[in-house]
Amino acid sequence: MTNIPKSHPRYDSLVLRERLVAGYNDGIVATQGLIAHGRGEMFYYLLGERTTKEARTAERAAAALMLLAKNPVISVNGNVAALCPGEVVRLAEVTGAKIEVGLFHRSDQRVAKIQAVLEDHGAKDVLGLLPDARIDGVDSMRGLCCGDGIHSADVVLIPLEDGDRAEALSRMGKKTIVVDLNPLSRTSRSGTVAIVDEVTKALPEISLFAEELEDDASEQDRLLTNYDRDANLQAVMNVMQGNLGKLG
Ligand code: PTJ
Repeated sequence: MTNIPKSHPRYDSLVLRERLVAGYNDGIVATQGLIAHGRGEMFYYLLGERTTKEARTAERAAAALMLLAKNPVISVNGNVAALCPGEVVRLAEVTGAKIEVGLFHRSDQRVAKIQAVLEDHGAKDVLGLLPDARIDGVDSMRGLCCGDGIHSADVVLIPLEDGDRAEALSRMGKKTIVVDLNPLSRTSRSGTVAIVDEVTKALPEISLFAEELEDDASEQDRLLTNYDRDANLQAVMNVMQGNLGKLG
């Protein structure tokens, strides 16, 4: 890895890039994942590279939704495995969620490598290597899933997607939590809860809120009742617009 000096003004961002490149060299990240990350960086820059209060609102709602779920599942792709495997495992522990690897550019070899990375970080019973079900209406490889996992889940967390699976999962009656730095994406507009935040920041925030809300069912209900996805996304757009105005 390139040695990034801590004094560099964009240290955090460059460290994430290094993780992605290392994940790519290890066969975890798809080539296309590098492009997807660059797209995310651009939106993060417009947000001021910080977690906004709008993101925190969505993260609290996401924590409530996962705690209220009977069978929550966290779906993991190559980028997420390279960027924050430990955070995935912690969130699964805190919320009682299963973990399933679901890839767009799927190969069994890459699924096995991602499973191994998650296991190195303490995950047990990672699903995805032997899919035995399909998500209706998703013709890509990402439509493959496990009957014990995503197919029977009531809530699915899908970080860094394109929108087809989020829409298909909601047609199957499931609730979805999406993490996507692009507030305009089809994914953001089709998630039950849409979090516009960098994934390495979003997952620990959800875990913290889940710990805080664990024993408070009425607060979980209240958060979900009050959460308004479209108003939240509009507020995020306003933040971006404001930052663009400052640059001009
Ligand atoms: O590992 P695979 O084979 O499943 O492939 C994964 C990728 C990411 C290549 C695949 O899902 C893909 O092509 O995704 P898209 O359509 O490029 O969408 C990714 C979305 O995630 C974009 O809207 C990005 O803005 C956003 N994004 C990228 N990096 C981050 C992010 N959002 C949050 N945190 C990030 N670090």
